[in-house]
Amino acid sequence: MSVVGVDFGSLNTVIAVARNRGVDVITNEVSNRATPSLVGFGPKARYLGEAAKTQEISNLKNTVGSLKRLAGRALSDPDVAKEQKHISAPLIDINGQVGAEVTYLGKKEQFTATQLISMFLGRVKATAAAELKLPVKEIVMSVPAWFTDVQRRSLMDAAEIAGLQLLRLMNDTTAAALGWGITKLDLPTAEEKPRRVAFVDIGHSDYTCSIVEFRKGELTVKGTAYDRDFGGRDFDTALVDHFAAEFKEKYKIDIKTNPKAMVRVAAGAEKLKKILSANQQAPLNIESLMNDVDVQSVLKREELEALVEPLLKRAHIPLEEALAQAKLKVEDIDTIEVVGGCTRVPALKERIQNFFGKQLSFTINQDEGVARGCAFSCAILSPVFRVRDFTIHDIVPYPIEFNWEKSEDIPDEDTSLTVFNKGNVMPSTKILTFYRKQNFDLEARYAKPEDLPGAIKPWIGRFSVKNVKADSKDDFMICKLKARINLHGILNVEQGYFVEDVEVEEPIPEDKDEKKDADAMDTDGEPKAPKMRKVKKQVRKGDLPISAGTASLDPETKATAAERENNMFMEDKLVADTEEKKNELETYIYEMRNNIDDKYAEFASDAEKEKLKARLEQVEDWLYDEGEDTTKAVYIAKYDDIRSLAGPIAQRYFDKLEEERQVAQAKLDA
Ligand code: ATP
Ligand code: K
Ligand code: MG
Repeated sequence: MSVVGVDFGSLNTVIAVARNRGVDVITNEVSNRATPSLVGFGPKARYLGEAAKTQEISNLKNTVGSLKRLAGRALSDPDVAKEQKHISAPLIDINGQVGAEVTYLGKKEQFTATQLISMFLGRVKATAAAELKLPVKEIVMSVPAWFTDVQRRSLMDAAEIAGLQLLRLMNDTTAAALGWGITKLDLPTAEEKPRRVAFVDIGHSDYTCSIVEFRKGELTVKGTAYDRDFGGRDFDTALVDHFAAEFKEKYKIDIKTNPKAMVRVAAGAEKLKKILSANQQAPLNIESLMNDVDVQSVLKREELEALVEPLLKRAHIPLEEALAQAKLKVEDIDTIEVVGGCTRVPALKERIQNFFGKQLSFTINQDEGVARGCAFSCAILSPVFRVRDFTIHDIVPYPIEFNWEKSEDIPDEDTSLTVFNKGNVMPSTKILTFYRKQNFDLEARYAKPEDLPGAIKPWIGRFSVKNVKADSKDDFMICKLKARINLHGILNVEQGYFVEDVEVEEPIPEDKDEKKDADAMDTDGEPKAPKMRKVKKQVRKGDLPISAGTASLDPETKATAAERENNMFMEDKLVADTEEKKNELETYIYEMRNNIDDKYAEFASDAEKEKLKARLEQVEDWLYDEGEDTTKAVYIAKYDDIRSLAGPIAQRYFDKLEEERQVAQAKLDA
């Protein structure tokens, strides 16, 4: 069983795997430790991850990024309009879900956000499998703490479509906290004061702070707050706006009218921003940006800071809110750990440090801590992997209420109850009790729609309870429903059953003191018969089936999407294999051409040489002509054709080598 942790970032995705020796971040097919969270579409195949990045500038209309920010959203959501500014492909509506329209295999195609994410996760799966040399199925993936039920369900569906089983969706900062705590051997015991750590993650798109208490073998999140629109890309946007204005003035070009120029300036701005984290000044030079104009500029760190002052000014807010939720003060915090690429910005580090009045700690790898935490979580959840257990108590981000129709028989019954409050422990289960004589429905929704991101709807799900009826005395059935916010932060009504009040006899519990008493025993050492009492108890009498309607895809839609994803995956693989066979053929031609006049020269007759050279030339010409684009089988056939001529010659050469080796060996042995 594979043990894989995935930090699915809005810009970069980092994959960590657990092996017997510990957790390692792995590299992808071009040896990078982070993969662009990007999918692209081409005339022959999809471009996933690195390939999408390589193609991006020449394929803007068919490239989609910010994938996770689209999960569970509708096109009409104002947050999606914000994302469109960072996504070059056109976003569209597909049955109420946002998606993208792209040209793929020469045709216009539409894919939902969930499908786009599943494509990317398929790439992640392949990268991990290549490294582990094992099929990958189980993963733990990170998610922003502020994600709602519908967003989390979209990620779950996407993983399933990609053939992955998500063992846990884990909040980013909680994953960082797990990675930090699980290796610490000096955590306080249950009786001691907990160690209190603030985890601050500022990435490309969002900013989260969690206040976490650690004790031996467990962590408890006490407060989590966020700014959903605060990250590196907001720095980049400020820079792009600045340069757009400068270039308009200086070069009379308007990059805002030219998507390609915009993307190139954004890439240049990001680079410049990174240089400014370590230097006081940085250049921006782009050749032939648009209208054949080369642009040149420089920026000072203080100028950048002035540009992003509106962001810096609110940098303390998530910290303040997280502390307030935890009911703690800055002096209560023992350590401040920062992760996420954007926390490299000196001005941000300074603001965070000033807020806490304490040096920041950087013991977690800023880019890899979240992925490592996810891999540890996967190891804990994996039955085959032995790892120290670590209990994680996370926190409910938004209050959830249940609503139901009033029962005719109970006129003064409430019709709504907030079952999970903001700040409650997550995962957690609550039992709801209903007195009913007929089937009934419950609806779950977020109790404070105004707290939700963008225009996400408060509705979570509808649960219909079946097989409910009055008993023989026309009394109510006592229905018990198990409502659970699970490991993923997703709400379900997982189980229903009914109980009856039954009078039972049970032993009266004795005091501890009494137990120690010698005369609790008869003289012959037999325990005395315990004193009994009659009590009313609810005894479970049977199950109540529940049918649920939630934002998850129905099984049929999911199966269709999975089949389609699998077909596209196989097509991509065929295209890649074909390319590989073509390259092999090309390489073979060059090798043979060199060898035939060199090391193979004395092993071939002139006639053989002539024939082979003629064939090599013929196949090479063909490769540049109709052989430019053909099938894998044809490339293999051409390869075999050349080998039928070159093979015997090579064999004579190797036979000679072997003969020489044996002679040399015989001399040594003598
Ligand atoms: P998110 O968590 O918001 O979804 P992410 O996890 O993909 O995004 P990270 O990889 O944590 O994001 O951070 C990427 C951001 O950090 C980018 O905006 C990048 O430009 C920025 N960044 C990386 N290195 C530096 C640096 N040295 N100075 C300033 N910014 C940097
Ligand atoms: K990341
Ligand atoms: Mg991140």
